[in-house]
Amino acid sequence: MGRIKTPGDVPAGWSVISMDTVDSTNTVAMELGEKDAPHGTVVLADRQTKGRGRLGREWVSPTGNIYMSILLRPTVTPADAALLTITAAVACVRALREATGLQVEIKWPNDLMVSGKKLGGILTEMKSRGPRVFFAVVGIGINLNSRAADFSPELSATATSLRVETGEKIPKTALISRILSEIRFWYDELTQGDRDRILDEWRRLSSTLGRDVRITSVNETFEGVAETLDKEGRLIVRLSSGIRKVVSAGDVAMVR
Ligand code: BTX
Repeated sequence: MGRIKTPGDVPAGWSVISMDTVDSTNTVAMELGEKDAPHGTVVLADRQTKGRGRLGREWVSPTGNIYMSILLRPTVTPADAALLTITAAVACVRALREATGLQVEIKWPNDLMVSGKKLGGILTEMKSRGPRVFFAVVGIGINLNSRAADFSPELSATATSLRVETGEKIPKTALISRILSEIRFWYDELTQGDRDRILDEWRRLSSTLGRDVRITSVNETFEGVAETLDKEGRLIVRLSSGIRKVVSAGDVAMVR
């Protein structure tokens, strides 16, 4: 399983497994979930050989950035689990803003953006047992120390890193601790506290709302105004006809 080290401050009761190279920290955490590893197990890696995004897309994962997956055993239904991505996005953006002062924003559903470019992403996967979530894995990738020249030609127009944006090399350990402590706080809010507070915070930190957007889902593409986020974490889009569409999965592009 590789060496285990605790990066500074880990939320009480949580633990960190730190590895050099893995295929995907989400895959490792899903395997640990099947093996009854405890809630709050965090898998960290220096690099991934098969990092993945949604719909089988690749997440490019060279050394120097953050790749981590958190195993959660939430007492929520599968329908609520989309809120785990919302919760993690709020936590990451708050931590990144505090650590760097950059205007990091959330693009629905799972992108962490700065200056209109992709800084990071979140991939939540889960396993259900009957009506409950048996376990969920929240995977987070953040481009920390990649330089502009490190990005492939395909990614260079759309991707950025904290180093590119700040001009400084960013220490990893302190940032990971900060993200984990925000995740713990907002996760407790989700499961035991006030969900509306998470949704309001998401709305505040999002770059998507109020914008003209093009939605591309598996079945269709359409344009409208991104009006709000509903209680299940879905995007409400108002078409020019006035009809409102509820979007639970898809990609968003800003059209104006
Ligand atoms: P996504 O499907 O929203 O975004 C994937 C798309 O983002 C790719 O198709 C590509 O265009 C672009 N992309 C790929 N790599 C990068 C990168 N390093 N920076 C910016 N843009 C990129 C986003 O999925 C969810 C990503 C989660 C990644 C974490 S890392 C830890 C955990 N393990 C794992 O395998 N996935 C998660």
